[in-house]
Amino acid sequence: MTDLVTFGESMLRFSPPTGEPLERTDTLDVHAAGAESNVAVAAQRLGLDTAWLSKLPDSPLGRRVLSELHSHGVDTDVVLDEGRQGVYYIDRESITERRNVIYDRDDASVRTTRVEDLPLDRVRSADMFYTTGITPALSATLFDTTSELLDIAGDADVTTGFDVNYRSKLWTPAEARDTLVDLLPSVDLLFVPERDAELIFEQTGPVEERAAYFADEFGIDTVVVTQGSDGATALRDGSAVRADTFEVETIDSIGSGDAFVGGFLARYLDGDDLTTALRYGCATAALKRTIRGDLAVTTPEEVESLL
Ligand code: KDG
Repeated sequence: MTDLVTFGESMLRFSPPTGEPLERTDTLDVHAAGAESNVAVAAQRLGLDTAWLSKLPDSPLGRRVLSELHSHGVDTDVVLDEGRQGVYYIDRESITERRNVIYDRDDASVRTTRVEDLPLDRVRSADMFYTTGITPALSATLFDTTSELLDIAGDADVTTGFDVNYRSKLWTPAEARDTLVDLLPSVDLLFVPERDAELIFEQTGPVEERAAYFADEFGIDTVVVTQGSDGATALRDGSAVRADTFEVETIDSIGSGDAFVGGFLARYLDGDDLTTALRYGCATAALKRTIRGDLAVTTPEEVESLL
């Protein structure tokens, strides 16, 4: 049985390796990158049995994504189809602090994925089904598919995990809100960046109040608010716990939110308490910031050593 099944788009990320600006670099590093596959890689490397579901083009680019995910042990159940491989570029000043990424992901194969294309038994038999707010932002079809998958998981008593993961290049805060209010009632474990709680849901109070808003408004069991350099806070049954971030020298911060989720889930799905899971997530996110690319290519020993 798979512990964690994730669903979403994986792109190829191109970034200058040497600190040169995109405009002048002669070489670009290539990495697989996508919130849900990033989470699967982090969790798999930290001990979970994971699978990533998606659609990719039947092309060298699509196969490049697959082979990179396989190299970290993630099982993939992917339809190879027509359409494009989404890609994105990061300029040098955006690598240490996400500011401005350039997406080239229109018409990516994944955008036409319907539940009929997917191995639903894998969703029904997992411990957790996980996706993020990026997926329903990509197409109307993917909104329907995300919604149906959350319901299919819920009907099979599979815990559902979801990260709001607002991306301003994909939609406006109002569009995100209108869509997410339909999905959040089907979520059991929510990750929400503090800034997204403010931008999309106008929650500006103390972090415990922001978490309580999601728990009360949408009936979510466990809410984890990620707070950047201030760590993270989790709320369940009205009581909150928090953990601090770890100081590291950041060379690439993109994907650290997904690394946090992967690290958190590695402990949470193993039955550990929320504080342990939060600390593990914060340590995994810190290690990610020392690694180039969006993936947290780390080990349990490295996380333990940082803890
Ligand atoms: O969380 C990191 C992601 O932003 C990155 O891997 C690409 O999924 C991605 C997106 O849509 O921005």
